[in-house]
Amino acid sequence: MHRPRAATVRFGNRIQGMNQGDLSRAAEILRSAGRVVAFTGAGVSAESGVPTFRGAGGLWEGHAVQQVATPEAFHADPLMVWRFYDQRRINLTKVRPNPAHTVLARWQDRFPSYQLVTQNVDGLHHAAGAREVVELHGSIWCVRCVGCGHEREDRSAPLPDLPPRCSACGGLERPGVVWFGEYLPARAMALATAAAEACDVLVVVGTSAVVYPAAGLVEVAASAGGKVIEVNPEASQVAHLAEVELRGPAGVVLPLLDELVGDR
Ligand code: BV8
Ligand code: ZN
Repeated sequence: MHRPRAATVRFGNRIQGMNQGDLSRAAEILRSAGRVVAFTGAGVSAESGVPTFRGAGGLWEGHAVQQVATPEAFHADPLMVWRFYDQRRINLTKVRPNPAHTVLARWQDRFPSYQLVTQNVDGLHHAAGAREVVELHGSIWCVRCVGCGHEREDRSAPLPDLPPRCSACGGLERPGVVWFGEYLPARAMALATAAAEACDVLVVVGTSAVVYPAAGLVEVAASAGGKVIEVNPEASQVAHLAEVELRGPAGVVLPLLDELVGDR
């Protein structure tokens, strides 16, 4: 029998390396939850074909973080930085949300109170039908003028002109993402922190949880008494805070979990 190369081996609704008990416990915790937060990273988009940051072939390979994702790098060479982001936009036009995105969008109608918070700038949660997504690190589809601050959504890939210029003041435009050394959007951080403080359950999906202040949200939820469920083939930096660890790919684990949670 041909065994799929991917690490994930399924037998019916069982995943190799993940025990059924954990899945049932996670479902039980979610069934009795009123306020749920889902917190995601690059891993949730991995099965859509979007490279993660630190995985093999990860986004940063070949590009030191400091080279492309900092205001200093943009100041020094805006065209090089724009080529990096334009290529990511072009690649994203070739991918679709996967079942993990679909479940996390569906949960907005499954729980009395639900907040989807992401570090991803790829827009795939929205593409999967999520109505409200707190994008802590901005969106790659947003462009902002460094001169007058005018912001606009631009989905052209490739962009017609690199670097793009502001139609209002002619100033240089930059990707609408948060770079290292930059503060996160205050409203997004306030929304995410309030949701983490008030949640019964925080489901952390596909993040290594090394980038702050985003990763701090899991600590906020845990220290406020929220139960943490981690969905990730590998242990993240916050795995020690998890009540239940589901070690498998989100695109396989979340549909199984959703099935078990069932119609509440
Ligand atoms: C700031 C947008 C104030 C751009 C990004 C405290 C301690 C240490 C350092 C700091 C600290 N506070 C601040 C810092 C500095 C810095 C930081 O955290 N550095 C890290 C590297 C140590 N933080 C900042 O600079 C932040 N700003 O603090 O401002 C300030 C101001 C002035 C001076 C000082 C401070 C801003 C950070 C935001 C940067 N922008 N993205 C872009 O995308 O281009 S961060 C970017 O990297 C992502 O958004 C994400 O946050 C991070 C990558 O992490 P992940 O998404 O988790 O991806 P990764 O590849 O690491 O992991 C993937 C995971 O998925 C793995 O665990 C893997 O096992 C799993 N996986 C794989 N396949 C699957 C899967 N899981 C499920 N299913 C699968 N199929
Ligand atoms: Zn402008």
